[in-house]
Amino acid sequence: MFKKVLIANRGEIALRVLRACKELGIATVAVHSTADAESLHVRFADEAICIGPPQSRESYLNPRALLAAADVTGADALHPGYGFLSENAEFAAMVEKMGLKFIGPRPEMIRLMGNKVAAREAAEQAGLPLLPGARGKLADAEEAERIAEQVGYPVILKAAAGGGGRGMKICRDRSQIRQLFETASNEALAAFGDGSMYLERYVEMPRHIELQIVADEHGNVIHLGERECSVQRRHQKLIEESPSPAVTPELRREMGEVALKAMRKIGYNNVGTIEFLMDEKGRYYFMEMNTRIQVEHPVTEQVYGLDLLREQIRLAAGERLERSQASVVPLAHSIECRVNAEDPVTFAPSPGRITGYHQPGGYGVRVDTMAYEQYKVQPYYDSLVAKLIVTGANREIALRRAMRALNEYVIEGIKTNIPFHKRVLTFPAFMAGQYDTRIVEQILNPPAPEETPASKAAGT
Ligand code: MV4
Repeated sequence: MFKKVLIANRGEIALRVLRACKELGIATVAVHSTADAESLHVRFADEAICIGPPQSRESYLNPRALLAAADVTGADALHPGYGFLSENAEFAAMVEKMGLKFIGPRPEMIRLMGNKVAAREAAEQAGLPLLPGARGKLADAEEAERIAEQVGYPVILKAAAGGGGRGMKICRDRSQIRQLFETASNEALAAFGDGSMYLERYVEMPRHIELQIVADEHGNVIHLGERECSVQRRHQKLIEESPSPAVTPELRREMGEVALKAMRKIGYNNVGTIEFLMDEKGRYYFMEMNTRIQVEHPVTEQVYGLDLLREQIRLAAGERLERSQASVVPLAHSIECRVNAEDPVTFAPSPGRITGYHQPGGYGVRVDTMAYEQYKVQPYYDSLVAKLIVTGANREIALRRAMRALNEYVIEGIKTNIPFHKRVLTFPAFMAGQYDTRIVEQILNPPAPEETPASKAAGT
């Protein structure tokens, strides 16, 4: 096992990693920007190193500062958390070149999944179902037109270097392709330094369903079921739950078997997440694979009774999976609300000092957060302040517990999206489990009520 882990992140995930290290008997090194000197991950770590000014570019995204901190503290492994450099294959390779273990999949695996065209091809080879679309990257707009005719409209153009919703354009007919291809490709070139594009049939009302993979370095792979992540706004997830209301035990078994076969074929190691789109008919298609621990990992931990951070660190140290697939059964229902420092109406960031703080507790309630009374939410980083994770014997119990916990939550001095979470949890389609990725739009812009002869007569 590792002796000392450097945690190359901040906020709630740095704290989550630190706690897992402590429980494994591993010493911890926190790194922080000057803005984060007062953070809990800094206070609780065995050692802390300031790596630069507040801007991420010069601190948490600065490989040289992180590697120097690892070097001077004698860390033997580095945990990247999520975001920042967690899916940067070059950084992972530099870490390993220095003789430290990067706690994640091998750098080549990160590189493969980072290129969405290469990932799509690897997924197809490995037997994962794909939407009809281009094989490999598109040479030009003419090729895009030709393939779009074959697969049928609407189609979606995506950047090979994109992901997470960046660099996508929907084309509803032939006349749009030429223009949108050029625009999208130029935008991708400017944003990622790579203008490569691919294309697939567009699914109008998809659910976002993702499968948690856990693989050791000895060829053993298990999955921990799915997370439903369709409650999103502008590709930012707001609420996640496990199991998905749209996945039956039979479908879970089938998706799991297909995914495990693919992961063995690809030679995946460590934790990872396969993202699927699911259409109205329950058909599922590979979309992307994330090679990091994800924000929403706690719902899976609660439902399957497995500490994913502990497991991730153990597996990176070369240890074996202790659980068999047969022992993995969903024992509960869990819902996560991402509490952000933002205006609940405009969604504008709302950084500042928390002047009053009381967090919910009680049976089935978990709060993963760096927040406390007097904590200052910084304007430089993402606006996540806490993850409220509630767990119950079934979905109905979890839903009521989520509402109860949100009602207990007091955060003063900044605005938060807690009021918006309450709107989602009481929205009929969410309560019924019958929703897709359009749900936030539907809550914000309810369709105008239809005028009936009766309402017209009543003047309502
Ligand atoms: C799609 C799609 C429909 N059809 N691909 C958005 C995030 C990125 N991972 C892929 N995304 C989408 N890809 C096809 N062929 C719709 C989306 C999409 C979406 C996906 C998941 C969750 C929310 C979304 C919101 C808008 C679009």
